[in-house]
Amino acid sequence: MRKLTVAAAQLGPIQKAESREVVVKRMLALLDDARGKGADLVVYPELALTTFFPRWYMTDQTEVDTWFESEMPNAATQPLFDAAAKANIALSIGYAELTPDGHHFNTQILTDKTGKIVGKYRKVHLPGHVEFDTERAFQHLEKRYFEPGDLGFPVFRALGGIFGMMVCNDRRWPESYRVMGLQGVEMIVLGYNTPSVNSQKSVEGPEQRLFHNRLSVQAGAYQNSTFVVAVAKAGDEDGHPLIGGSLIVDPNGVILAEAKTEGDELLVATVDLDDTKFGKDTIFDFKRHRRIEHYGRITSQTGVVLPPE
Ligand code: CDT
Repeated sequence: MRKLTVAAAQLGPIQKAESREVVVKRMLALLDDARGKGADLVVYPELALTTFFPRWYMTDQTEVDTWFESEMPNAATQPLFDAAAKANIALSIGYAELTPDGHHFNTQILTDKTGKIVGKYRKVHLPGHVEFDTERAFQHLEKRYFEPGDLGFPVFRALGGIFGMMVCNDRRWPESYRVMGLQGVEMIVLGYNTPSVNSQKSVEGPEQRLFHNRLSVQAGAYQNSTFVVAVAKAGDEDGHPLIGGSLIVDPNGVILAEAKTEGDELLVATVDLDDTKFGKDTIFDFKRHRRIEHYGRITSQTGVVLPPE
């Protein structure tokens, strides 16, 4: 038995004008709730400290950089790190990272129960576009403001288990889960900011988007026999709605807890990390069953190559 109590700390909307300090107060309230429920780990969403700024087109790099953190923890987040350490709770937090040598990443970190950062992941699959797109109902400029992550999909020994991270769009890509599955991952934690409507196809609304969220996370969990904790930033940010639907999923792909609101909401599940073993030793025993001689296209090709006519 390797019991762990994990909390998904869904955040409701953060308006453009709201400060990090105000958001951290909300994160502290969720942490306090999690402490009362015996959590070992609290997971916050992608870009947890600010509004989803990639929806805003900016040309001034100084303005862009105001959305980034050049240190973690910093003055705004230190109270959260301190409170978590005092409560003996590990954290995972998404934020925009500006490195000392000027690189910009969409990052998620994992701390241990003392507040020490023990894992870092930088988003690999950046969605959206680089330039202002007049064809879209709203902008999604992640490819403008971030570089693709340079750390791959590492896993980390923490809290008595093997942990991995992803960020938002990564959850739609089976490769993200499998690279961590091949390192024995037992719990993947991730955050997301998913617009409730497709900016290029208005009939694709919240129901379908929530369906795709569940589908991706449940499949990734089952096919790699791992727990997945997927945490939304949800609700209406300055007129731009984001889906909720935060989930805690077990290694069979079964949903253990699911958010009911689009506001600040805590989901808690106590799990046994040993429950990942059965799937890893049987149907998804990769060593026995994978046939890498047929998977070459996965790493040698990006776009589709059609068969000859
Ligand atoms: N933040 C993020 O990655 N959002 C994407 C939106 C995709 S549409 C450009 C997501 O996969 O949910």
